[in-house]
Amino acid sequence: MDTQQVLAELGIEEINRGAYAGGWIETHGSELQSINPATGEVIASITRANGDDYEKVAANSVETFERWRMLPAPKRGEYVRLVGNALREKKTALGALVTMEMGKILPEGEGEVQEMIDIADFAVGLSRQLYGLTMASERPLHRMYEQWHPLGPVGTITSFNFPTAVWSWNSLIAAVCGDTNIWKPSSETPLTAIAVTNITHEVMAGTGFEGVFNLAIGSGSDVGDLMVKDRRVPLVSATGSCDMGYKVGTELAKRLGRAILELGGNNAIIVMDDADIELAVRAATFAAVGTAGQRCTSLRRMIVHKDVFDEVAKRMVSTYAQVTIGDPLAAGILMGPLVNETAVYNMLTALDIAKSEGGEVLTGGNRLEDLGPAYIEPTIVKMSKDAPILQEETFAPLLYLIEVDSLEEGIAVQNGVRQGLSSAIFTDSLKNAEKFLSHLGSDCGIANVNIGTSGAEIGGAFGGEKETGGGREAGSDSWKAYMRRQTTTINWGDDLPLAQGVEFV
Ligand code: UN1
Repeated sequence: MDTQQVLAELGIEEINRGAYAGGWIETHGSELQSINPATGEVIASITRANGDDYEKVAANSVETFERWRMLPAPKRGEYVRLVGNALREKKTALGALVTMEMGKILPEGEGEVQEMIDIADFAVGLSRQLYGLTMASERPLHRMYEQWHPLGPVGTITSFNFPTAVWSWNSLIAAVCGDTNIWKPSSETPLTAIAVTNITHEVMAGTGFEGVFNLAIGSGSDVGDLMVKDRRVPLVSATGSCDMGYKVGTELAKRLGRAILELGGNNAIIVMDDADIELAVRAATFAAVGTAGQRCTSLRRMIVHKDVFDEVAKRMVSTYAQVTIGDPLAAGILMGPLVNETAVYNMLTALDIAKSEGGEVLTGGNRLEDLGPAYIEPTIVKMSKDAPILQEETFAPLLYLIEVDSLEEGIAVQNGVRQGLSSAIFTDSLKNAEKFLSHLGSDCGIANVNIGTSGAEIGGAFGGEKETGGGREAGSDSWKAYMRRQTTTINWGDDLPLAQGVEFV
């Protein structure tokens, strides 16, 4: 499929409206260009939403919510099932657009759409399983139980690196929960957001529920700010940097709004002396180089037991030499460009700091200007465990290799950062694995054994601790964040016994 076919199939025009409020509305913000990082070419333009446009989107979300919540949850699930079917039909085109707009390789672009399909299926099943508990009341002839009610319009702020999947984690689950959605995508990936909204529009058109999936493309300082301060939006789910999370989290706290925050990672793998080294090296390479190191689950730190350090370092360097870099749409390529040139500068800056802190570059470190301005070699730097740069998450294919003496030291190094998203251990020892998974081990939201840090399935709850923000999205019981819990006690007797045995009139 060439660019024009992809754009035509997804309804992308040369200049696109940046807001959807139950239908595409005219927008009045500044112009935004979507640039293909692999070629530097403008793919298409968008007229951003301004504050007035946001207001229309929000008002529509509120109005649609009043009606959407009246549908029984399994009926809402039926609409999400149709969205899943439509995504299946558009998987090739949408996967290609993800690749064109942010630079991840095509199998990963398509994988991202598969992640949306998986979530749609999960949400459909969930639409019949929004269970509440029944408790034993301490009072005779009383029944106590909890039920889950729709919450309202949910604001979803997504990042460039998973421009569509993370939207689906939030809005497809929120939809079966009875909520409507306002999506503020990254300014790096507005076209994928428009394409997804065209897909949901086709499914919802003519049903009266077009306003379940809304969109407002605008800058953080207008649309983002308005949404975060908007009391009609009871929950904002935001994915991005810790800096962004501090702003969104504190603004929400000022109005006591709810937050789901999915922020920086700084993820680590511990490789023990009893590990299957081949497995560890392959997993680490995918985790550090996949998506050009731009997943929030990407591997940043490989913490290796001293007895296998030299062997792991040697094998990592030779595996990196096999990583093919180039056009992310081309077959056989494993790494494309970074999202933009700024990301390349950020990586080079971190690399300079790492070197100044005693880092030794084992492989990589150079820009690949012949391929384009956003290309850089995946890089491994040997660092000592106390280097301050290890505290920073650099959103790029920059991996630090760190030597430790023991499992305990490895765990301490791993946990010794401000973030806490994903972690893994490679070991064939049951004791080591169990210790790593225990409360004495990893302090992260995700802790794996003999699997890398990235590439989580949607069935589990996704999110992390500490400065990662504490939010959980996608599988397990993450749906509860999109609903409000009501605890009910019913007295079906003739007396009025009080709890805690209190006697009154
Ligand atoms: C993200 O980078 O924000 O676990 C999400 C993974 C993917 C999702 C990453 N399933 O790597």
